Amino acid sequence: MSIYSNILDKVASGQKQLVVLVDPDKLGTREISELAKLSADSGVDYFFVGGSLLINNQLDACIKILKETTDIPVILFPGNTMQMSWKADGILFLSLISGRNAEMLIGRHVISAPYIKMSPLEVISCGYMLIESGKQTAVQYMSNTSPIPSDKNDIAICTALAGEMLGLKLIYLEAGSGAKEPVPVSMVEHVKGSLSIPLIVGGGIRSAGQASEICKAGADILVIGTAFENNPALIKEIASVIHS
Ligand code: 1GP
Repeated sequence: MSIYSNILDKVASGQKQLVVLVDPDKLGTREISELAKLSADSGVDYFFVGGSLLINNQLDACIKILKETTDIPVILFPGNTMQMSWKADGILFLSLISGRNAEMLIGRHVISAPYIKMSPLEVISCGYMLIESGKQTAVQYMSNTSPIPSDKNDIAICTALAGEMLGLKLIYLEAGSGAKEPVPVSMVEHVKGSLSIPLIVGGGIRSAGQASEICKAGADILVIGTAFENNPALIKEIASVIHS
């Protein structure tokens, strides 16, 4: 079964899904392998692999460890067109629809499309929406775009709707890695209420309480990276809250 069909099935049966974000620059071999084992034991649904920059050329090595340690599907979450690996199972084909930088909306996609077409990767198109979260984030700086203000639910709703109407398969509300505050619960609620495709929420989620609130507000998939890097034991706790 394809990754996307699996996501849709789980959404249809009301099962919330947890993604562990692995940034190959931030973790060493031993830490990745420990994170992978904990993720498998905790029933984590997917891995996203990527970062704003990759400085250490460890993308392939990181995916290899995840694939050798677990059966959890590995999905590329590329910060740029250089972050490509045929060892993964799928790729989020991200369009930064909260911004007005043509390169992030379609330019980079044109460049990478022929290479991705040749690959065995499952391509999952995704409307990526950066939401203001208290301080400038790496995505905001690197993409040269402005985030949607966190109190502007109407802008977020219309942007997500436009993404769905353009045929994107997922919408991702992103506060940014290590964000001070996650995406507000009220924005999650409003966006989910107007969408019929699955909703991903990530950035700044640090506790089981926050994870549970965001799921209850309507997120179908939660993405957590920083909190698990700092405290891998949280994986089990948050996975059990999300899956309960
Ligand atoms: C970042 O949404 C992800 O792209 C995860 O963010 O690292 O803050 O969990 P954190």
